Amino acid sequence: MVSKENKARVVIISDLHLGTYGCQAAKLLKYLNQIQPETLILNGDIIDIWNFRKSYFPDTHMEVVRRILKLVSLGTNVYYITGNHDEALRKYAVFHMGSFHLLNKLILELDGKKYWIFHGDVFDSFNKGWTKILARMGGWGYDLLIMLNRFINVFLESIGKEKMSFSKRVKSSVKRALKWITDFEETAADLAMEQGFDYVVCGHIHQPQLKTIEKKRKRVIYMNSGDWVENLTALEYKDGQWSVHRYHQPGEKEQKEVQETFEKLRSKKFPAEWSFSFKSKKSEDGNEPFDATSLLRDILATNVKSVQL
Ligand SMILES: [Mn+2]
Repeated sequence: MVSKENKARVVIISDLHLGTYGCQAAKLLKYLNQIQPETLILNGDIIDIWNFRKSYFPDTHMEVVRRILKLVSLGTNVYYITGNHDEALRKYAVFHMGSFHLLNKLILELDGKKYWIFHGDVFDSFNKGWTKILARMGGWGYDLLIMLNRFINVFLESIGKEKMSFSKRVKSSVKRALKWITDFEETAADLAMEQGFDYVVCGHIHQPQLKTIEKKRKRVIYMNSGDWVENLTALEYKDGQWSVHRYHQPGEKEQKEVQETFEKLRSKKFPAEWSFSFKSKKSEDGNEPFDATSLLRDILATNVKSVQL
């Protein structure tokens, strides 16, 4: 059953948000069925425990979990790194079982390069300055950030306020959200540079990215695996190269074609050949043939303004 069309050696995905309506599990499953990497890194917000409702965990979501477990059984090293939406798991990290590992962060060496991989929600509660000061406090800086972040959230909840969350910031204003993204990327890159990492890999902000950040003659490659709610992206390592893999989304041309057809249908300018091909000959039992064009007309009579593939 396993097809290995995609030969990526390492795959990093994050922000699946399984157990929420937003998760595009069917597409994710299709992608996961095409890969069998040596290493699969799940960089946080995998099962959305924060928004977990027992009543919503459809089969496709369960299939995703099954497929991941299948990969474990096939020998793929699976690293589950906790995020804020699955921080309930943080107290169980570090946990190893065969080739499955549950962690809060991962330091990895790949082809002689040093990688620092973590979800990134620890940057939520602090501004850039504080994050850097805290993270600089030795090797345990990151763990300290996780602890403080959790503490702040517990405190906020206890006084009846909502947890700090990136999505709330995004909703507040586009300008602030953009600044937040830049700050996020820079903070991650700065910290990674200081600690001598070649790569820093995050998730959390749902912004797929692969770029080199240079400062004061130091450089680091910042990567973000995006999400499976909107962007449907993964980071793939193949033949010594990283790339952002995007689940096939209809291109501009396809989208335009669909839109044009749609407009034609709306204006009821049906191409002649359509009514011909849609209208079958009068059926043998004497009933009227099925008329697809009139069905389409009925559908379009409802107030739809545009279509999205
Ligand atoms: Mn997150």
